[in-house]
Amino acid sequence: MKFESICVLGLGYIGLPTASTFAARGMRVTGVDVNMEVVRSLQNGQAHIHEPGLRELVQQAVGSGRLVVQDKPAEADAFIIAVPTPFHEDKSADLSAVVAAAESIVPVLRRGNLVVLESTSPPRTTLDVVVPILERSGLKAGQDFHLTYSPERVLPGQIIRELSQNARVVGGVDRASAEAARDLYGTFVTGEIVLTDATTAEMVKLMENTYRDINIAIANEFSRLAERFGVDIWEAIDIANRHPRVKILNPGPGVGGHCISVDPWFLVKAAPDITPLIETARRVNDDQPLFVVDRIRAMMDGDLRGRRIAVLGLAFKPDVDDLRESPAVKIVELLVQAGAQVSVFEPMDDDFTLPGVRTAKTLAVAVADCELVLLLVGHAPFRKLLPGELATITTSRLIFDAVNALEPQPWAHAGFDLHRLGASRI
Ligand code: SAJ
Repeated sequence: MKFESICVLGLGYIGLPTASTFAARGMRVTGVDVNMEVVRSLQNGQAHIHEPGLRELVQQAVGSGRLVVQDKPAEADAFIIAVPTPFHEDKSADLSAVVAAAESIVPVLRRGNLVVLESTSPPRTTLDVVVPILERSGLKAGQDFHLTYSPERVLPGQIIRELSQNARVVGGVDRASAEAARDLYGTFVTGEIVLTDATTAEMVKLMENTYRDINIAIANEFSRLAERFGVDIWEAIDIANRHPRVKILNPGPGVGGHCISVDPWFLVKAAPDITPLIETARRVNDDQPLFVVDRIRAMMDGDLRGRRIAVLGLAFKPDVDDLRESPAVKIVELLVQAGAQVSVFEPMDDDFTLPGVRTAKTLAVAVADCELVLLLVGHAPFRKLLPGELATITTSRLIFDAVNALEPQPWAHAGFDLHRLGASRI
């Protein structure tokens, strides 16, 4: 099947790079977002998301006239739904944006079109939620139009490269739908394109992120055991990983972002009676910030009231500016609740505000009068930090490293009392 025009609904972390990439391949693209601020800034060629390489891609796409941004869908050969699927208070999937996007396509849907859902969704969403909405057009899915579920699987920080290089799953409501989606993504995907049915594709996406969540949970539990038994978890993992069939991930302050900390709940909520392991792993990772705060409290003689703590890093993982579901934010909130005076330096975003927290624009300002430096994210500049450099901007010599970013020896030699997650000294 040949595609000349495409309409992408949702211009966030996935929709915007996808729309811009199609435009770069010569396609006529309508980018749709319900947020007028996003629409206006994109109309001026300004990307509202920080992702390496995205700014240039968006500028080119908008500048060439091949990407037109507006707040309503337009007729096209193919539609891609790439809106967020967060969770409700009870952790069940909030599909309201998917529903609204599908509804907005109904008036412009034509015979022979392809519709692709990319948003991470609970099993059977394509069949049970999207099909009935699109069929309000009077057209039948699989007969009059093609419908496919094709999850995004790109890693924040590497989105542009992974978008084309990763293997792509296309799960059709029938074979012809999967083949149509293969032809669409084949215009820029160099990785393998695997055809399957819609529900399998939905499961694949959720299984991948759940697999990673569970593996991080066990690494976090291992770090707790290591602290109890006087073992250095980083050394232990390094040795265990020399086994040919073992690959333990890294413990840390918890699991954040809008994917891995959310998606496993879609499986648990869809089938709570058969998912105890997935639910427990989620809880283990959600509790990890409490363990970090307990360590900090112990380092500060059991009482955090009035204690001055400089936090380095707030993003959910290294070298991104995304604070969504970040365990570092949770840790800062817990410290503030416990009465600590917290100043935070986030090199990727110096504009955030958190209640009761001092936003420091530079490292020097953050640590100037602190008693303890708390490193929560392994951003590149923190990994490169030298003891001599920190020693000149603070009188504090007490550090807690939650991400194993600092080499113990040089810091100890420089007179710092460096504590690390997963490595207590008993
Ligand atoms: N983390 C650890 N220890 C580790 C690895 C990660 O604590 O060893 C933490 C990170 O610090 C972060 C969280 O887990 O807080 C998630 O980070 P991540 O880099 O593992 O994953 P995301 O959320 O950035 O992206 C994931 C990816 N999924 C998989 O690797 C299976 C990506 O391919 C997906 O496209 C993305 O979720 C998504 O959108 O679903």
